[in-house]
Amino acid sequence: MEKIFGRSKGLTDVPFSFCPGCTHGTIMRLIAEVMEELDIIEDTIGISPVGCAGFSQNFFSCDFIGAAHGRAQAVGIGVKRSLPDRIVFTYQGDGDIAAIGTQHAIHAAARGEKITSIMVNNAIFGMTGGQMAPTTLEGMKTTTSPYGKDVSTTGYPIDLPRLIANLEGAVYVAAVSVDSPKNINQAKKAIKKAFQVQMAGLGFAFVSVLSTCPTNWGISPVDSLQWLRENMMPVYQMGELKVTEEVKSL
Ligand SMILES: Cc1ncc(C[n+]2csc(CCOP(=O)(O)OP(=O)(O)O)c2C)c(N)n1
Ligand code: SF4
Repeated sequence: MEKIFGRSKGLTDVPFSFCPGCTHGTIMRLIAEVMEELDIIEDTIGISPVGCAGFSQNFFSCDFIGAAHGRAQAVGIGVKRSLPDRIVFTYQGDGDIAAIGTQHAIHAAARGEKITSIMVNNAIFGMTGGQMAPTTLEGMKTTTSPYGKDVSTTGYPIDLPRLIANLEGAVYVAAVSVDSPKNINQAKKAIKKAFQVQMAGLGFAFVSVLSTCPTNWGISPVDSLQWLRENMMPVYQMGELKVTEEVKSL
């Protein structure tokens, strides 16, 4: 019988340890498939952060380096500059890249560092128990905003892809979601493009992926997908936010 679907070679044999319904696993599978399709598994070095996103180092079959909280891009840039022939990507939660690591994201984009960064935005700090993050939506209840996020004291949600798209050195910026099969396919295309940009030696490539955290949102996996669609997608600008001319010609 013809085998039409299997575990990507970009993943290890280790079962995902995420909570039921967490879409971290979906996003990692997409990255693994992209690496396999582009035949770059052996050439790729991933950089993992701290947080649930940090478990990525257990699940990808390419080389991996674990960085301190927020510093995945700093480490990735160092690796890429010393080993320019390798493909370097960071896999970071929103708490990691849009809070403690914001400066690295901004400056990596401004300098046009030739790495690929994937942000997994679940609107909270996942691993530590669902605290409010800079990506938390207005009025959203979290463990540190039990009455709902008050933007007058804690700030509006930071739409990092929009911010980064304004910086010269960022050549490809996309915001995608994995809430439905159609959007999962679009997310994969964006992730693939972000790796192709680096293979072509162009500038900084950034993909933000909206993701669920049923455990800390306190709702079921299915309701989480619906909640993401109804609450996150209207707030965060979606789609390809920046595609430079040279990227279009890839
Ligand atoms: C320097 C430092 N500060 C704080 C922490 C605690 N910490 C661990 S994971 C985490 C948040 C992770 O949230 P996010 O990046 O959104 O990833 P997720 O768990 O949702 O995938 C924090 C604050 C730490 N490990 N190191
Ligand atoms: S705590 Fe949230 S982000 Fe972490 S594995 Fe569970 S559902 Fe996923």
